Amino acid sequence: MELFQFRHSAFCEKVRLVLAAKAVSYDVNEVVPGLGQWELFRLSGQRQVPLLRDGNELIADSSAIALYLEARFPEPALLPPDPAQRAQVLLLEDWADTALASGARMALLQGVAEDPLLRAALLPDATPAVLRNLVGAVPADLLGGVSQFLRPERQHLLAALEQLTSLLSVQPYLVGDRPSLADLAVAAQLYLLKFPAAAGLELAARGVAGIADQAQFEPLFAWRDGLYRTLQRPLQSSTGLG
Ligand SMILES: N[C@@H](CCC(=O)N[C@@H](CS)C(=O)NCC(=O)O)C(=O)O
Repeated sequence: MELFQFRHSAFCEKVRLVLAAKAVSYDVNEVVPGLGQWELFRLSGQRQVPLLRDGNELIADSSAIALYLEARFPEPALLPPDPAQRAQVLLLEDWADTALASGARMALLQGVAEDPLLRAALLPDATPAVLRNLVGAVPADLLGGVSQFLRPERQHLLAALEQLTSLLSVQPYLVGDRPSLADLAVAAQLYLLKFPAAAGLELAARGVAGIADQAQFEPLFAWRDGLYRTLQRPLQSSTGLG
């Protein structure tokens, strides 16, 4: 298996978490923004990461990849057999990939604009193009006025994080009594708000000011860190693409 990725993409982190949960080992192919994405396009007909290669199979999109891996490696199951729980997991996954992802990207943009230390820690690994991808197509000259621009979306994100924190203070997982795709999808987006140890020494425990350093969200990030500890990350090797 080979994962074409950007290291600091939350959607790539989601796939890495699914692979870890399934204890599947794989090669990492770090895609160079721009040129590398052309090669990706030649290979798969689309230019986004994550892209998973399994022999002759190429699967794009983190949700499609998760379903593919669930079918290929059924144990441990990340989708509950119970239809109602399964529906809840898939709805939460979709929410994490859309509303939460958008809020987290915007908050990271704001964090990076306001915090030179975070910017310095993120930049050695993430070229400006990757950073732009992480934070969406926001022109650089908007960075200065970013706080004003993002206020409603930020409030929305903070409210969602409060709900997640209170839900996970009364139950160990979002749905049912074992980790599911919902937990992994949410944890993957939290990556952008407070980097886990897996993000590397420079970034570990850094994150968006006003979120990563807030006592009220500590239990949420502690839950995320606990989830990472329960997933045994398989050994990875890098191949590097163009
Ligand atoms: N819905 C997709 C989203 C993937 C996505 O947004 N990938 C970004 C990186 S986080 C990307 O490849 N951006 C480069 C581009 O769009 O050219 C998924 O779940 O995998």
